[in-house]
Amino acid sequence: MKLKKISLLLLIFYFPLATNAQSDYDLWLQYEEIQDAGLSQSYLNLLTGIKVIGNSPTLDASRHEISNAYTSFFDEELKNANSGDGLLILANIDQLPSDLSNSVKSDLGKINSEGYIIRSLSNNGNKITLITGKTDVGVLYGSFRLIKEMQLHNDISNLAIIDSPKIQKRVLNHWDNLDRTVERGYAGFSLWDWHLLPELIKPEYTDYARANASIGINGTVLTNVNANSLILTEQYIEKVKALAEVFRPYGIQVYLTARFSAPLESGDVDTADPLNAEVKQWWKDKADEIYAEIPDFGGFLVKANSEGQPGPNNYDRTHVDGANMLAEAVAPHDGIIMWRAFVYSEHDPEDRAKQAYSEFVPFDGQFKDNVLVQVKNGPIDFQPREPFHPMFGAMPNTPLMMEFQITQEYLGFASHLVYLPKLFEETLEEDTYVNGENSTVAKVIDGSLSNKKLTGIAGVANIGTAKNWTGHPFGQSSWYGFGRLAWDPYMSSEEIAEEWLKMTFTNEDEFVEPVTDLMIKSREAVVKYMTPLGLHHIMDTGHHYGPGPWVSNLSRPEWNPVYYHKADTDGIGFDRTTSGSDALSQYADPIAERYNSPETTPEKYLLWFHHLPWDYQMKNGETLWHNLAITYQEGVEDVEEMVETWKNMEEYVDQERYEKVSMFLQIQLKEAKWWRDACLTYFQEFSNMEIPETVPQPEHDLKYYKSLEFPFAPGIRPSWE
Ligand code: GCV
Repeated sequence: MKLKKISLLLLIFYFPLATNAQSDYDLWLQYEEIQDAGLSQSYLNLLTGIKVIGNSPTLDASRHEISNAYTSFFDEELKNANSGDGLLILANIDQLPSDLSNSVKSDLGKINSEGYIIRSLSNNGNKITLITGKTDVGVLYGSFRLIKEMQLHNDISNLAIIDSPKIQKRVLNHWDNLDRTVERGYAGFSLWDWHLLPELIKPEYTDYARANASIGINGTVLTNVNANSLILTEQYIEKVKALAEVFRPYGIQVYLTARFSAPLESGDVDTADPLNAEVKQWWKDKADEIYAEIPDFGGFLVKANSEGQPGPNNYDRTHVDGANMLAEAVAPHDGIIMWRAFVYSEHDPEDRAKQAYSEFVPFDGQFKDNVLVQVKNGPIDFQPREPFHPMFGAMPNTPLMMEFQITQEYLGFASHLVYLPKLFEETLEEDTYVNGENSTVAKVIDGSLSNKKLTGIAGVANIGTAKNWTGHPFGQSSWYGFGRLAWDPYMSSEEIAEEWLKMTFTNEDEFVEPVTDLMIKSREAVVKYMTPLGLHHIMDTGHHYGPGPWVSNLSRPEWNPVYYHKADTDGIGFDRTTSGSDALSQYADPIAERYNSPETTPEKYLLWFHHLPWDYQMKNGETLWHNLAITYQEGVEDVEEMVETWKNMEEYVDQERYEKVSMFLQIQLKEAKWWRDACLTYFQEFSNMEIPETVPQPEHDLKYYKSLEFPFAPGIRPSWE
């Protein structure tokens, strides 16, 4: 390893940009030469030639990926062959000769249309490896799996792998605008170069598709949910078509966001009322027009009557009216509508955490079969920690699609190392009790709880034109982990971290073990230094960068942090119990009951559900104020530990990534201290209690923290249309 590093340094010296940029760009698809001669030879003996039966761009992509990986692993070419020991066969089950298809027949019932089987078989006296599935995309997924087995240095001599995705629509949501800015994007501009499409097809488009296919993501919404209707014009459909053609071989469907007022804006119709016959016809024609160009178009994602976006309520119609009208337009083409439940209104005095539930739950069972209602993981907005959204336990007759945020809008942007699959896992494991005990959110989402025909999960992408796609090298792990959990929502986030580290950096235990631990702890660290004990939405306004618990001057009450923490001299926290907003009644009984008392509420959710006095006695016997302060401090110390852990990793990582992560960790440490100091200084005004001795005194006064301004913080949208 050391030798490798010296030679790498030489390369960096002579070819500074190319070498470094390349490794980071390759994400987890780093097909590094396998150094262990014994292991390498065993793989070479087992894979001597490749035979692809059938003909399709997807099978070509499979062959191409395996061949490339092979050349990189072994510095040898994988030759085409027809028979012999060590043959690797890739084929859709329909194309397999009967002796081979018979040998996997009994496993076929165990996979769905995107699943795959990888088997080591004896065929005419030869040992061969077979990758098959019911579709070519299944074969592609199987090909990536075989490559991964080798990246992880696993034994491939006796393979009997049967795997299928548990969720059908595994989709990235890009909040990308047509001018290439990305709302809440911290990794450069949008990948989609709309101006130069359809003519200029960038290699990044293919690499984006490869990366997504390797983790089973099968859909991408190209445009921002704060939508621009221009994307639905002929001029843009041609550009979308060009992207769809690049993604198709990789099993990725393209979706667009539909601005609800598009018919009106087109000038063809003078309303966007979903019950108006001309409007219905407009959408049907639009769908036909899109499908004529993009036959496998996925459908529309819609943000309606939320944060200024138009919707059916503008015409006194309901979300059901709006969603079903669009659903009818795409149904003849097998399209779907992903209708977002992220709605709240400044005119509604009800607790914001309750509003989406109040608005949607009465419609349970009324949406058409091809509608998925897309619900954020928590009832507010992608905070570092939220309890699961109560809608997941309240709409058994509606397919609910999970929406996670991979981009770190509220978690330190792209400069904080926060491994998000840990957060995703926490939500997926929560019990909704909708059908009694063990009715986890994962079971709601994968449809197994109430036998859903349509299932889906979305992640708001953290991808941009940054050379390494995500800005922070570890941002790639949240993209990767989202894909893995979308495939199997029961996976452990720790297992995912380990495989990502091995594929992205190195298999050495001395690296993988401590850094897995660092990643796993990173999520709790950010909760502690930003929003401990159930606090939420106390970031600065607009750009959402840094602390702003004092903000109280925004026109919409529920945009102000003071609305959420409600700190006063009596105490802190949002009372959502029966004596408060009663948001708890939206949860099933064991939760509603248990969380109604602070004593039986998990401390991680304490101030989410309760307003408590500053001297409230916590489980450790200390006051609430004391614990708040020491938890902020613990968050800072956790980042200090991350810095120390990373310092020992230099010999395992290329110089560019090592240094970049080191520098980002310093930013994270500085900002963790900023959060601690600014929040404690502000809350102390109300608690009037001393900051415990073990916590450093803030460096500045409140006036200083309040005075900080960041007019050019990235990711903000200049104005909401
Ligand atoms: C795309 C939050 C974000 C907005 C985002 C919105 C949403 O309010 O700050 O940028 O808009 O969520 O999810 O629609």
